[in-house]
Amino acid sequence: MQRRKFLKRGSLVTLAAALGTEIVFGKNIIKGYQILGLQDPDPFKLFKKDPQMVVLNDKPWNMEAQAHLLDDKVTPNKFMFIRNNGKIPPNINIANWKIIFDGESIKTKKTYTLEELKSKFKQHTYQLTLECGGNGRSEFDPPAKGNQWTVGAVACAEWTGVRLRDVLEDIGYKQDAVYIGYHAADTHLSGDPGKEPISRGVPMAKALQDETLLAFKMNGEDIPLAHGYPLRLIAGGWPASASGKWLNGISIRNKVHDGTKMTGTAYRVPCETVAPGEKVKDEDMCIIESMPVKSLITYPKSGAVLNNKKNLTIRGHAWAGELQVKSMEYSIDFGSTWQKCTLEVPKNRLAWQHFSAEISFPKKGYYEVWARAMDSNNRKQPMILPGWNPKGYLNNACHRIAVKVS
Ligand SMILES: Nc1nc2c(c(=O)[nH]1)N[C@H]1C(S)=C(S)[C@@H](COP(=O)(O)O)O[C@H]1N2
Ligand SMILES: [Mo]
Repeated sequence: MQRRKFLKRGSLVTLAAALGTEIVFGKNIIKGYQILGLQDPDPFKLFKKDPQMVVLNDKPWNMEAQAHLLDDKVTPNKFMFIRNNGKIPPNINIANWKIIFDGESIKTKKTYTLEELKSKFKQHTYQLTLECGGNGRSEFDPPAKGNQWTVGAVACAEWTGVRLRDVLEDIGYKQDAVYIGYHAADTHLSGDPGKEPISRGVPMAKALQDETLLAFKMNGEDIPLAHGYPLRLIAGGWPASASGKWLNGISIRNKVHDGTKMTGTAYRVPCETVAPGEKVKDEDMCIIESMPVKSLITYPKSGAVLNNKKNLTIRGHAWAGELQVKSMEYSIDFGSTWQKCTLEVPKNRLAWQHFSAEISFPKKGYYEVWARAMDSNNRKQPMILPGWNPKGYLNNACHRIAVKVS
């Protein structure tokens, strides 16, 4: 008779952390058993999210914030969007967690444990903006398939980890290296273990930037399970799909990484503008790199009513992919005239910037406040939907809120 395998201690500790309490008779749990408490259909409890977050899909989990929930300077977990392409890996045991470095352009294949990464390399902390390439998709017409993100698939948390560059230099790579591709522990929705739900990457130049991290902490704590516990690649300012969660492998490639969701219409847009709905040839599609300039009014919530006062201080954040935001303005007359906002410098490169403005409304009535950012290359956000593309990426149109002065 085969001996029954029981859950290892490390897995129990992880499960207990996810449940928020000890599993009293945990030592009796057989390996592979699905804990009922973690099949909790309440994603807000499961992922410790604020109940005002909006679930867009439960298979896989996709959840976004509303603009006013993103008011914090540094986004806390409870307001952070979740974008999963597959199933969250079960039973993570950090004691056994390894990351394998391989690929055509590596000198010798190398594996590190999480402990080795943490002890061998200097640790760095940065605030880094992560925005899903599909944020704003819901506005495209003809509509684009996929999660119908409105404005809330963006966040700027504080990430701590080691520089990917330091690790790559420790390993050694060949002159012909052009790209890195990530591999992760999440599983394909089909259940097919041979299929990766997503395996994207970035060119070497991005991989070697100071701010590109192999991160193990978010906002000073272990990364929450939904956001990539225990290890995550972070490439701020690029579509967040480049920031692989549950990271267990990096391939150093001698060509553009060709993993799942690197080709076809996935995270690619027509290299030249096309008419809405037009069919685009594969060779005319380009991989999204730095995200475009964008901003969000996070206070007040749209629909605010001012009683017996005509002044209002608005605030929010602006970001511009690899670039810095140079100026920020608002309009209360449907874009006819624009006034300057106060704009803070970023905490570090690739962090979003905070803005505010004191608005004086001329009289009682209905207004819309529109906000528009300009990047360091003098590019401004469009007021209406920018270039249509098959999957509805890169909508950086101005954010607007309604205000009633009564
Ligand atoms: N392993 C893995 N990494 C992943 C994904 C995923 O499904 N699996 N989704 C990507 C996409 S498309 C986005 S937008 C971000 C979302 O990060 P978040 O869920 O932490 O907000 O993670 C990226 N990294
Ligand atoms: Mo994404």
